[in-house]
Amino acid sequence: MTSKGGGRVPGAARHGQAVVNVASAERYAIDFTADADPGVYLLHCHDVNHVTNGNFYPGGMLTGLVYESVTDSDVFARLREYAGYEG
Ligand SMILES: [Cu+2]
Repeated sequence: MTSKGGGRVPGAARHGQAVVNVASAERYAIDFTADADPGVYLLHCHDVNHVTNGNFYPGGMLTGLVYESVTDSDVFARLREYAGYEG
């Protein structure tokens, strides 16, 4: 992470990690290199109740990192439909 609570994390204190625990009212900034296989990658809370809206998945604290090269794929179209996007 590069910042925590608005304060910059010094370079020497940064380290690679796959999961960042974020408590209520906390905020973090992260940097990452998007060099994986092109696709759709979800960024989400690991508390199941937090990735729903009114008990319906997906929702809440869930977002996606989408490589531009897959935005015209069938998989991405189905994902958008599943998530309730139109058009
Ligand atoms: Cu959560």
